[in-house]
Amino acid sequence: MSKFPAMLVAVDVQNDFCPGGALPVQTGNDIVPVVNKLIQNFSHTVLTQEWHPAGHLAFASSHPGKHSFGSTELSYGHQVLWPDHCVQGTKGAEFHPDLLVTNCETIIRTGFRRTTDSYSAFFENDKSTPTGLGGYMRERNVKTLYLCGLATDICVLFSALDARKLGFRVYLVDDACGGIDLHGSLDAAYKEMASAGVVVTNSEKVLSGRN
Ligand code: VGL
Repeated sequence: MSKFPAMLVAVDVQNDFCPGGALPVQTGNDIVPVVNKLIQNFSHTVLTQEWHPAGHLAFASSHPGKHSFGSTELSYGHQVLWPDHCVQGTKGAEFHPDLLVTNCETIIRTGFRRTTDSYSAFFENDKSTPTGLGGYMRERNVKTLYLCGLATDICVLFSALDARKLGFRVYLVDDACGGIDLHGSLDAAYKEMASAGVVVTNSEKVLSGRN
């Protein structure tokens, strides 16, 4: 099969977002073979990896008296508080052991400063600090992005919306994504992506060249 010139971005396929991890997506393990099939068929794959220092301000444990899934105000505004996850150098921050990491050309690490979380692969949660991925894609003349990974309704969603804002064509490869779906968040995410012009597709269509 010919390789696609477009770029595949696999978001946060890390142990802490898979069953047994700190913030598990139930289908986290199931998407890995699908993501791998995509990786093997794209000429450019970028991985994102949440990479938080211990004591990150998006962790509930950094705010005495506050609980996970509550919230706080950080310098850039509202921030949900999470259980400690994807801490630099820990097993939870590692990629899923079956992910074909060696076939990937770049890793963008996000949320690596204690004060700032980053859901999107393109901008930190202050909505203004770029991660560099947009510039990387532009310099390489990549106009089309295929997104997969975890979680559909958080990091994949924010990445898809930012990619559209930056003018990229965006396909969401649905069977290579896993969602958390808290209080209908998955449905809301699909609606938001559709109105931003994100095209939802699946791996079969992508690999057969139909999307
Ligand atoms: C995510 C919580 C915190 C995710 C990221 O993408 O699922 N969830 N950071």
